[in-house]
Amino acid sequence: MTPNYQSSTAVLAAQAVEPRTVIVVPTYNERENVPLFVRRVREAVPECQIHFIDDNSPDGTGDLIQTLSDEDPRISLMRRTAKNGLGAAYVAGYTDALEKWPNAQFFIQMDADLSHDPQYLPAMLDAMKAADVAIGSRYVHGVSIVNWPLRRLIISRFGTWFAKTITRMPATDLTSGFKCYRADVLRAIDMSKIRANGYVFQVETSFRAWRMGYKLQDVPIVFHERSAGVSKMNMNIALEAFLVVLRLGLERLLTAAPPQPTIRKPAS
Ligand SMILES: Nc1nc2c(ncn2[C@@H]2O[C@H](COP(=O)(O)OP(=O)(O)O)[C@@H](O)[C@H]2O)c(=O)[nH]1
Ligand SMILES: [Mg+2]
Repeated sequence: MTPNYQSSTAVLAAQAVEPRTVIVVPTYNERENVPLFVRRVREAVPECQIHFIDDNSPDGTGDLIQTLSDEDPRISLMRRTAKNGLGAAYVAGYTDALEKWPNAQFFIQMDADLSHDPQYLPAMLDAMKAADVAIGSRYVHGVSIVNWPLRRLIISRFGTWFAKTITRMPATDLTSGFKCYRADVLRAIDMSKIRANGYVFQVETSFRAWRMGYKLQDVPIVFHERSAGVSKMNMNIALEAFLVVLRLGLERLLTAAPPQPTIRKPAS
């Protein structure tokens, strides 16, 4: 008799094509970092889907990812025609990923420059047993950042203090780009409505989740400044952050307090 055998093979085959975890990675000129990034992520979470969102990088990052993707179906690429900001890349990437892998449970975002060390991925997934959004935080134990210039640290510290004071969100690193969302939370946030485009995109997405009653959870990380390629941070992004945080603060004052978060059952 073969039916049982066939059905269990079918289940295995379905698991093979439907990843449980999708990692969404925006890239702009990250050719030097992508191969090591992929290797390190694979070591940490072997079965995950790594979905890159490339904004037509002049250094050929898109073509390199396409080559990797041809060899490994668990690597995929969304190509956009122009550099249009990090928030826009995330919105496009998440929309695409939710459509492509509707049964995935967790969607994680990471930078490609290895500042977000893939060794923390298991801890992020573990945190999701008792949270709806896990945030890789550089500020749980003082400051855990290696190799940042003082100016950069002051901007980030001040920005986080300001965002926390105005929004009152229960998380320590509000601009972190290392985050994990449960799939239903990501759908509920409806990122297509978010206009913020720089670091404050991270503040606004967490704010939306928190105001709907979802539980945010810090996961301590040590952040290492990139050793290859260059940062795309600029002062317009800081100004945008200031204005958006004020808008969120006003929204907090004008709307009802969020319901107490209900801790979800551990994912099987
Ligand atoms: N697709 C896309 N990716 C971007 C853009 N700006 C930055 N990135 C990527 O977003 C991640 C974080 O950017 P990075 O410049 O390292 O910012 P920093 O870590 O704050 O200095 C990296 O993987 C970048 O390649 C953009 O406009 N479009
Ligand atoms: Mg970086």
